[in-house]
Amino acid sequence: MKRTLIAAAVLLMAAFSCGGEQGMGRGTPQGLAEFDAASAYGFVKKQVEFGPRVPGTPAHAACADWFVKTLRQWTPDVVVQEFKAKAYDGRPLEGKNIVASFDKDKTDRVLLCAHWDSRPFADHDPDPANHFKPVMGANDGASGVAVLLEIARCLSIKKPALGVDILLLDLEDFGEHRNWSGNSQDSWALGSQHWAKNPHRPGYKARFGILLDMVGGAGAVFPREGTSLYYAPAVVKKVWDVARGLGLGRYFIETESDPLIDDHVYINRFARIPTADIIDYDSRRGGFPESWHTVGDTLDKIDRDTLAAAGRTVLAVVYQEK
Ligand code: AHN
Ligand code: ZN
Repeated sequence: MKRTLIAAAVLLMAAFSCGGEQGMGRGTPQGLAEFDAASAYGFVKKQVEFGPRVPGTPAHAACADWFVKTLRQWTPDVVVQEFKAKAYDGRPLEGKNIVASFDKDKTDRVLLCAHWDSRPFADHDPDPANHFKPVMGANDGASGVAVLLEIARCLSIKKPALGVDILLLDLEDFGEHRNWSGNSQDSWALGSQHWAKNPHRPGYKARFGILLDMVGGAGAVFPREGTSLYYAPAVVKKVWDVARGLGLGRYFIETESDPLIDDHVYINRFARIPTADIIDYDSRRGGFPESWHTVGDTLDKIDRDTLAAAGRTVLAVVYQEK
């Protein structure tokens, strides 16, 4: 009797489980359109297992292919935008922005983005010997993408009223090395600079955008970020109101931060889509997380609850839009 019950429970669990690592079924809805923190964590782990996704490396290429394959489980409309750019030191770079669209012909849309590349040098590591080693980017890169992948899975199960585009941006983190004597602010966010001037669909518009950056760290806080408040105050209000309503105000704090340079700068400035950045930045601890641009930005710093706070909030914002 007991054994039959256990067997039944196992069968039930198998029927209803859905998750990052086991591989989701195609097409037919499995599981709930509810943000699954374990699934999102699995997507961080998967990215980290490729190694640092530094532009020009095999890990970078393999991870891009995995994103495309994974997103195609949930929507047929996945495009890769290949582009060339120049790094701050003049070296040529090749990037790939990846866009997964849900209801691509709807004119009312929401844009969700995160960068997926890893920084080639850990130039904020406490040990100078690490300053030219790559960053694993479990938080800086992989966390935002993991949340968006989990959101894509949910969107494939339950359709929102608006169209949604998930934009995975490349070459965000090739900004100038801290030893570099130049001063090129525009050396960051090369993928969003390209996309915002050359969107994947000419004339692309969205009602608003949300950028996720470093949304996986234990102890994360997301202040009302200065650049977002400048360009997109209504989007900040919308997102932070939803988070508070979900009881997530300990993550989405009311503090206003300095204006930061991130992908949303160019999406606001060039594409003119009001876009807010959800980013872990705490002036009390000196800004970005301690592992930021260090060799310590690894999977062990990732907290499922932080991923869930960001993911549940963004998903609720998308579903409330009419
Ligand atoms: C600057 O350091 C100027 N911007 C940081 C943007 C960033 C890098 N986000 C993640 N990595
Ligand atoms: Zn970075």
